[in-house]
This record gives sequence, C-alpha cells and structure tokens, in this order.
Amino acid sequence: MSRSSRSGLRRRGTESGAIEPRPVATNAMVLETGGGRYRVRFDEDPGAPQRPAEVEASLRGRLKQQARTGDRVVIGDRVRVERVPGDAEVAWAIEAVGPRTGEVVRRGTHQRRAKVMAANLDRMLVVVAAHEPEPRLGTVDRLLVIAESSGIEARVVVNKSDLEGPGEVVEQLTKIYPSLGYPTLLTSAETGEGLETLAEWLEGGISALIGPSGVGKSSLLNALEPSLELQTGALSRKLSRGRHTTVNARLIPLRGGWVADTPGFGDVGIWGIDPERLEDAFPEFIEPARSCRFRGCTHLHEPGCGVRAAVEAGEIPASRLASYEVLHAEAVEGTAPDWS
Ligand SMILES: Nc1nc2c(ncn2[C@@H]2O[C@H](COP(=O)(O)OP(=O)(O)O)[C@@H](O)[C@H]2O)c(=O)[nH]1
Ligand SMILES: [Mg+2]
Ligand SMILES: [Zn+2]
Repeated sequence: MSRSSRSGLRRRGTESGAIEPRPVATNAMVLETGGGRYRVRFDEDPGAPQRPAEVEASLRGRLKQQARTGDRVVIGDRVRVERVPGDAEVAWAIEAVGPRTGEVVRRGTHQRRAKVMAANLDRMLVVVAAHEPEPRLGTVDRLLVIAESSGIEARVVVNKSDLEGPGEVVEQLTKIYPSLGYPTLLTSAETGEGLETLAEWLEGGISALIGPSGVGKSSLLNALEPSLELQTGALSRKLSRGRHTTVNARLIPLRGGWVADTPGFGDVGIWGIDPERLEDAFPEFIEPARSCRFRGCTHLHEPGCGVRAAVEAGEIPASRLASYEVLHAEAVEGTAPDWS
C-alpha cells in the first residue's frame, strides 16, 4: 500500500511544547525524566572510555528558562551532554537538544496545551484487548490517527486472545486493519500466543505501546521480560495514584530496542491536527478522494464524494468513515474528550 507523506499534517503554529531544536552534535539519548533530572545514556564512543554509560544530568541555561515555561526535554530526545566545568562533584548538564522526529503529542489533562510524550519514536503499537475491556474500532482508529499524524509507523496488537469474548469485533479487527496496511497480531500475555512475533516487532529503535488502560500493555512487556516487574492491573494503578507515587516517564531496554513507558500514554486525545489534513491519516481515503467532485471535499456531506462512494461500494469499512467523522469534529473543535 502506498503511503503519502505525513509531513504537514499538523496544524501550523500549533505549540507542540518542544524545546526549539537545533542541528547540534548530540552524544546521548534521554532515558528517564522527572523532577527536573534527566537520566541519559551516552552513545558508544571509544574515544571516551572513562565516561560512564549513563549519567544523571540537569538542564543548562537557555534550556532551563524554556523548561520553566512548560517546554520540556522528553524521553527519546537526542541531547548534547557535557561535564559541568569547575564542579567538585562530577556533574553533567544537557547543553542542547537535537531535532526531533516521531514526536508524540497529546492534549494535557485539564489544559489546552499540548504535551509532548516522547520524541524520536520509530513505531507505535496500538494495543486493545479481545475482551475485558471490549475492543472498539473507534479507539483503534483514534490511536492510528495519532501515530499517522506523528509520522510514526503503526501496528495493531489484539491482546487477551485467550479470553472468550463476543468474537465479532476481534474478527473485524483482524480483517480491517491488515487490509489497510497495518500489520495486526493476536497475543496473550497468559498463554504466550504471539509473543515471539511481538518481540520481533520491538527489536531495535524506540517503540511505544499505546491503548486503553487494562488491555495488558504492561503484562505483555513483563511476559517478554519478567525482570521488568512492571505494575499491572487497574486496581493497583489507582492505589499508587492515590498515594501520590511519582511515576517517571522512561525508556525500558527490551530485546535490543527501547520501549516507552509513560504515565498517561495509554489514553490520548488528538491534538493540533488540521481538519483539512485529517484525511491524510486515513491512507485508504487517498485514492478514492481523487474522484471527489469538489476540490477540498471534506467527505462529510458534499455530493459526488469519492470516499463516501467507496464506503457505499464496500471498499472502505463504514467504521473508518464513522471514526473520520468523529475525529474531524474534534479537530475542528481543537479538543478531545478527557479520557482520564
Ligand atoms: N486473560 C488475560 N488477562 C490479561 C492478559 N494480559 C493482561 N491481562 C490482565 O489484564 C489486567 C490489566 O493488565 P495490565 O498489563 O495492567 O494492562 P495495561 O493497563 O494495559 O498496562 C491485569 O489484571 C492482567 O493480569 C491476557 O493476555 N489474558
Ligand atoms: Mg500498564
Ligand atoms: Zn469527498
């Protein structure tokens, strides 16, 4: 399936919360953030054998000014880290942030400001459960749009394949998404089904598992790497939240790659997508949209719409057009439901 360029999908002038990136020579990647401290991992460098592999760093100068006004350095960021001169203790500071690709943005809770969750993601795995919670096609579409609008390769994971649900939606999931070009995998953290393929999907680069609470994202990672001991179960999460436990955003090493573990990464609203560019996040709309009678057809109500004709002809699943309509309205409003 041919994929269009996703650059320009974002509304121009939308504040992404990103620190102004500069083309700098970076030497490290941010692994963990929280409380104004940043754990970074240096790139391998034979010329710097005395340097530790990982250090905790603070932000320096201009970056700190920006950070105070809400901009942030996030996990996955490529950074330039240097020793702070004249410090008795060995101290390190982030001096600059490199340009980002694959930046994931969500709406901040109770605020109209975008929040960058992670930078430089190579792929997103949209995770739903076959049962408990019941899968919804609209949720998958929403999360795929977030991946597409960030220019990130996306795949679909249907976990809890061991549970007997109504089955009908699972059948739709495994039929619809592969036909749209999204590889789709059935997994079970309980029986181990699909885990070897999942491990292959996570190999190399930075991945993020996104999806509603309780679908088994943490369980899947634990099943692949038991030493992670990630907390699982909706109940325990609520308890920890009540105790004001700070959970940092971090990158977890897994099978030669990295997986983003970010609080609040599960339920995301779309942010800053230009309604006119939303169709670009629906790759199967591109071809039929060429035959829309009107230029700039929104595919909502115009006569002679090629996309709606393709839906009527059964070439595009009706659920995709329904999701497009919901997300288009949200993009126009510039808001998203608060899922927390
Ligand atoms: N039957 C079954 N239960 C699962 C599976 N994966 C996770 N669970 C259960 O679903 C609940 C939520 O899992 P969790 O990993 O915390 O979901 P997360 O919120 O997406 O990280 C836990 O009680 C898990 O034991 C699975 O493949 N099969
Ligand atoms: Mg979890
Ligand atoms: Zn149209």
